[in-house]
Amino acid sequence: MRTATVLMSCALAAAAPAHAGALAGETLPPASDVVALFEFDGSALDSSGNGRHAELIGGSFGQGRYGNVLRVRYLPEEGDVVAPMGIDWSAHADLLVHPYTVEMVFTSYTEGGEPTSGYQKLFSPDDAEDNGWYIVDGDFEAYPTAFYLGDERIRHDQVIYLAIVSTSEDEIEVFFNGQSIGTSGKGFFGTPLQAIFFRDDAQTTRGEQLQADVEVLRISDVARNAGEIAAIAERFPFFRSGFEPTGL
Ligand SMILES: [Ca+2]
Ligand SMILES: [Ca+2]
Repeated sequence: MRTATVLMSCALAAAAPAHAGALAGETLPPASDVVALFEFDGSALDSSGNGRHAELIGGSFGQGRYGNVLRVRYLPEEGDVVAPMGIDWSAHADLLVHPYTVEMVFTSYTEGGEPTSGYQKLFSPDDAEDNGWYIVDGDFEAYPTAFYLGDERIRHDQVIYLAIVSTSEDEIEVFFNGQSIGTSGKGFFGTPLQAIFFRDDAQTTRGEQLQADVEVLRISDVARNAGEIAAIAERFPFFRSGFEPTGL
């Protein structure tokens, strides 16, 4: 009975417009040390006030659970060859040096409600290389460290809040929905040559495209701490249709 009550509460919370009101204006709460903020209100403009705008590679703008989103997903019937989607922030790639935090909120899309299959790129430090951050079969990986973080947490139609925090020049700690899921090599060395989000690299012929509605992307030049990240996570109900909200 307790379980049923909890599930019903989650379902109602996801459907209730009250959350949208609570989050009106900004998906993430205001914070200091923000380098760039992308709310995707119909553009790839930086709304932090710093003027560090991104270039829109492709995708469309639509309505998500928490407001406007950058939609970077395609339907299988469109075939394997799709136009790349994402944003290019390479003009400011040199800002991604320790300490930094990259946060993103998105809803993943897969067929059949299964954990996300294959590689889907979140971040490319070099468009000519396969290296970078991916979600892989429902987990997070900073390729090529070959170190998977997670337990098939990322599933279809699920709101994800990822926070990737640098802990040193060569290491990151990854937070999934407010909880640390471990540390990893960051997947690239030195200062990134480029900073491309959501689009796959040229090395794997753009085939590892993120499939998601991206609510927000925030880049900060501070290593945000676990308490701060956990507090942010409480803003989101983490609704997963068709799945029990276990461990969230
Ligand atoms: Ca948004
Ligand atoms: Ca790739």
